[in-house]
Amino acid sequence: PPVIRREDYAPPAYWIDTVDLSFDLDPTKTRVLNRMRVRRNAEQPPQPLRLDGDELNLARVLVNGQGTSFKMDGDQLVLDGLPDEFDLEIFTTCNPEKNTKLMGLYLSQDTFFTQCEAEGFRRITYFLDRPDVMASFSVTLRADRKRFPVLLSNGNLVEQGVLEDGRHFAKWVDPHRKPCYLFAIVAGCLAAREQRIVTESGSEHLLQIYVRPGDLDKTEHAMQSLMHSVAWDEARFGLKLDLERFMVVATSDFNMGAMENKGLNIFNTKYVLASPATATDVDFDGIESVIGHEYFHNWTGNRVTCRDWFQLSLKEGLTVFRDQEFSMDLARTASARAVKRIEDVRVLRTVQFPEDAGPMAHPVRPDQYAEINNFYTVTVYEKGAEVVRMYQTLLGREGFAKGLALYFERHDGQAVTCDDFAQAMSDANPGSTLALHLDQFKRWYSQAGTPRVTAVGQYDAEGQRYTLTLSQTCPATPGQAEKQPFVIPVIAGLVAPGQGDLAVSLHGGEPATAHTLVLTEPSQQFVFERVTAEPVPSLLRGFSAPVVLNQDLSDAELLALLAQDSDPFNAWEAGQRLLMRQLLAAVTGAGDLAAPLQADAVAALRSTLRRSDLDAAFKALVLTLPTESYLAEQLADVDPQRVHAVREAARRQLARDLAADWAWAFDEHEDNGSYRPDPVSSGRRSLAGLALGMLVELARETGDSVWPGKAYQRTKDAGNMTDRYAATAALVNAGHALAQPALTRFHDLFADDALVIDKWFALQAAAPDRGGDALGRVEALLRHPDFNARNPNRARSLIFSFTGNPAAFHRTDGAGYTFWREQLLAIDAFNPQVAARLARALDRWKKLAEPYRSAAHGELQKVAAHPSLSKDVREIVEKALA
Ligand code: BAL
Ligand code: ZN
Repeated sequence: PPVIRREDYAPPAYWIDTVDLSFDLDPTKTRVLNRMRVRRNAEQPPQPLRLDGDELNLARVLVNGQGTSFKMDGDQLVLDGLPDEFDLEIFTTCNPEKNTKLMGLYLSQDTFFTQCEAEGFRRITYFLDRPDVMASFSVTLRADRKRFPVLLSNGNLVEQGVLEDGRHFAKWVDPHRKPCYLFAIVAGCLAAREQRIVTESGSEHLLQIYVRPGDLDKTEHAMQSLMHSVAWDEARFGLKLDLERFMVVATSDFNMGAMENKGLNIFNTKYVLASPATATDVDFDGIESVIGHEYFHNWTGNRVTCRDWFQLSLKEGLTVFRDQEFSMDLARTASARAVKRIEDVRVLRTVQFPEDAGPMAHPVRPDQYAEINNFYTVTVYEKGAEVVRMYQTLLGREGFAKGLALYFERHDGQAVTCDDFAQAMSDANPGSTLALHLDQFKRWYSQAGTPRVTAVGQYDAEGQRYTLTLSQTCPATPGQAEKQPFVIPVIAGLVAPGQGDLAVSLHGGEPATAHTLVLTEPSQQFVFERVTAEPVPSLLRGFSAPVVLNQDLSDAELLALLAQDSDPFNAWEAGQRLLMRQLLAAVTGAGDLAAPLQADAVAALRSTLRRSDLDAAFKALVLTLPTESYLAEQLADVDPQRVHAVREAARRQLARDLAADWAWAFDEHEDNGSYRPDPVSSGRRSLAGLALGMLVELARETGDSVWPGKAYQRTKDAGNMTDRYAATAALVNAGHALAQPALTRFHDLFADDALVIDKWFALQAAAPDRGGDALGRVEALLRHPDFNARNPNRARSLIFSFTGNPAAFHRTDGAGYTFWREQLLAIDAFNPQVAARLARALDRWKKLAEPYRSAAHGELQKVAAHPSLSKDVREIVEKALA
């Protein structure tokens, strides 16, 4: 497929100042009349106007009211010989019912929805479909009144009324100029939860959450999250809601999580609907952060948008950072903040680090793409958020807020670049470390790959001095053989076993228990003084930079940090390092698998579990073993079955060695009170769920029937979905005979709730493979009457859960890969965007040992040879094979 390059960016040859759209909505033939005021961009050489289109039926083109000649060049409509300013009228039709790509205008459960980011608007009408063309939109919607009683678009409702033939209309005007990717309409039978609010600064607004009428009782948490978001953005950054009305609409057919259309956010139901009976704590948290994320885009994305799609992280990295901070601020306690940080870092390491080391590695600001939808990645989003976090680490919260204020002062209403953001941060903080190293800091946007930082320390007892040498390298990535040094903030403390954090001075400065070391050279020395005891360095506290830290700590040193580090992130990290070391030794060694973990590690986990000063949520994270995919990333030659066997053996060992402690943990944290999704009670449920899973696992060995019986009872009488799901998962994961009746009951109870049935599929597809039974189970579920691959949530719940289950997917006979190819090609025929996500499952095939590698390679080649592949999937598989 043709490649689009960042360096080829040129401003548009024309501007579109106003757009007046009129829709006659009909499921099979929607008529779209698009009237634009167009102006030549005098700063560009004269050239024809080229408008983007995709799967449109063109009926009429008028320039200043007159018919005109035009050409088609591929999908583009080309008009030549135009005046400097003119009215352009285009009349097209499209077929929403046949729109299975879910981009542009489509139908979901008899309701019209749109999705325009990145390039969906061209599937609605011909346009300059690029984010630097910002226009004022007015929209008139006409539709059957009974079938489509609610008619929504961006901005304010200015007129509505009844038409002949049972139809009605609504006219919306958006007071803010916007790029077309933020355009949206919704039409259908929906009900709204409404809330009027008065903000801190005294302005009044109407908040609405639209869902199918039967789902209204599941919208309270989303509304609460929206109200918290409005208040937080005003309190933390002074950013106010700029609309009279702010709407959120949920649909069950959606490629992404949600979309920040101006004033009319469209959401996947997964991130709106929740009740204690149907949603887990993880779902409640997901809703809070995605509602926050889309709301925060109103400033970071909508008021200031991207000049071109290479700048995607300008809005996404920044907005992920903002939603992470929002969740942390709402969490309130330091421990709950740390839990959120650990969860975010876990995602980064298990998903983004592999991406950055694989064939799809790309900089936070990519240099080229064939299909932009393939670049809505964890690198652009999550690594982008880490880059934004480093500004805050280097500048402090106040300095960061000043930078953001300057960014809006300069760029409100504009389409800008990552360079503009960096410049505002730097200019608002003259003399700062960031300002001194700005060009070098910006390598985070241009160089792909995860940097490695190596730390070596030396203690001079006599001089009470500790010298720390930090050095950095970064592996080659596709198209980038050599890397220049990054600016890496390393928050460091020195912990003396038995004494805790030492107050030490750095290079003769004021003593403190934590210092921010800024590594800019390939190698640098940092000298701490007044170091009264031999310390264990606690580096990269709070995960202060998205790097791999190589540090040669002994088991005893790691145990000391786990027990005593004042930074909870690093305490958790020390435990994970210790476990990882022992698991990897078992994977690469030939030893007996009965007990991969050493006694001192198990004892440390026990004392963490029993500590009274730690939150349950934190304990659950410490006692959770590193994932199989994270373990695999540490190996050069991966046998996924071996990794799985070792991790399962370690789980069994923990189940066995801590049996009494798990029983204590379950009894102690079982919560029978009424459900609240707050961090403290959700942490208790998380630990109780982990304990129950261990106890049911142990029962497989001992033949005990008490804990499986308790779990089964809980699948029947749990007061909330978190507990019910954990109990069901405990039985399913252990392959217990009670799993089947529990699953049947679960399905019967929630047969009408699509999001819960998604869980039912996901749970079975993600269960451990026992003797190769997982694939057959998934194939049977594919034929279940509730399965429908055209619904992205359902496809993800079954097929993606399977490919994310390493030991089930990576079979020695290669049958998991064949299944992957068949599903991939089937989905690609109707929804390339979802298919391209599935295509990523074999990104890391070159790391696999034989026979997996050859089998995976063979299937990738078959996909690549398929004659009618979408450009989405083609870009992914060609990179994988390169
Ligand atoms: N802009 C696409 C969805 C999101 O990141 O909010
Ligand atoms: Zn976003």
